[in-house]
Amino acid sequence: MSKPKVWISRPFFPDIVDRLRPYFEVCAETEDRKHSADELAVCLADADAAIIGLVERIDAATIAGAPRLRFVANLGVGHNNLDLDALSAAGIGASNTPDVLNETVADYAWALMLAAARRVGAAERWLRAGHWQGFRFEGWLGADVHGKTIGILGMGRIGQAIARRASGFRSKVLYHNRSRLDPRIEHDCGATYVDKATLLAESDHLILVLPFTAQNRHAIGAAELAAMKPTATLVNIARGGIVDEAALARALADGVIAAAALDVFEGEPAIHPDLLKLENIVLSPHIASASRDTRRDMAALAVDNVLAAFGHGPHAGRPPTILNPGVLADA
Ligand code: 8YV
Repeated sequence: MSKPKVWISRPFFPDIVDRLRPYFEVCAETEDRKHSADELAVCLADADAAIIGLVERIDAATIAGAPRLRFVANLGVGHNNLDLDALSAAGIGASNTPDVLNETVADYAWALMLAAARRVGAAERWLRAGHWQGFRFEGWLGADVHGKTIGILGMGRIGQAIARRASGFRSKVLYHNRSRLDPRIEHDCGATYVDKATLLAESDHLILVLPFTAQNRHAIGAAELAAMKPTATLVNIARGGIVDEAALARALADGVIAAAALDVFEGEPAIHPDLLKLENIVLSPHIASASRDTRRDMAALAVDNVLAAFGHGPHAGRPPTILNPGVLADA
């Protein structure tokens, strides 16, 4: 009997891919790029499983053209690129990569917050451009992070990892979330629950860690920015669509808030042109989880899920981070 076929949408760690080979015919792309819907249809036409990234959208139309597909492993914790209802209706399992990236993404949220507050990017550009003529006592003044109030909007496991880092900075942490956390978790993170209006008004640095859903689109727009302190910093490491980028560009240009840092963009890799004109913003190309160790862990977890879905490996029959376990019960 021929082996099932797994399609991998981008190249990653050959030794991890090799774990699939005893059980699967592996079709791994050799170029790291986005596949159009048409290309996706061709690649999935005879695939039994797929390992994909957030730029590949799997919806009812994709599924209709993939009659053999039984499992999709998403390389990322966010899974707004997957239509889970359509996948479940078709009996196709899907997984993501939670937890393995929490600490790395939390490190990066702090890196962006510090860089934006202390103007690291703009100062470096200025220095490289040859403008530095000597020490200025009042030059390049930024905002402190230590001892200030850090706000976290969206308090899942990444938000909690961000909060735990605050104790070394002696910062106060406020959070808002759809539901309040168990008091023991609040205590462990040193975080206090507040409503969204209080979070906006009291945060010196506000970090967005929300999942991207229809309700969360433009959760931060002109009104929310106007409710923040004029000295505040906004950091987005979640999904671009959570922030109204045009409103943010205006707010930064007009001094409504002081600074921002974005790792994610609504139309990425396209960047709103008004954001590119500003000096008080740090921009990075969606790299919050991009440490060598964490990307290996994400790849290994995706592979573990695919192996398990087909009855192999240490989790045989129980993909460890399946998003729609009901599919297994129905099988
Ligand atoms: C990944 C992410 O870079 O986990 C997520 O949701 O956005 C990032 O960790 C991305 O998903 C890679 O496909």
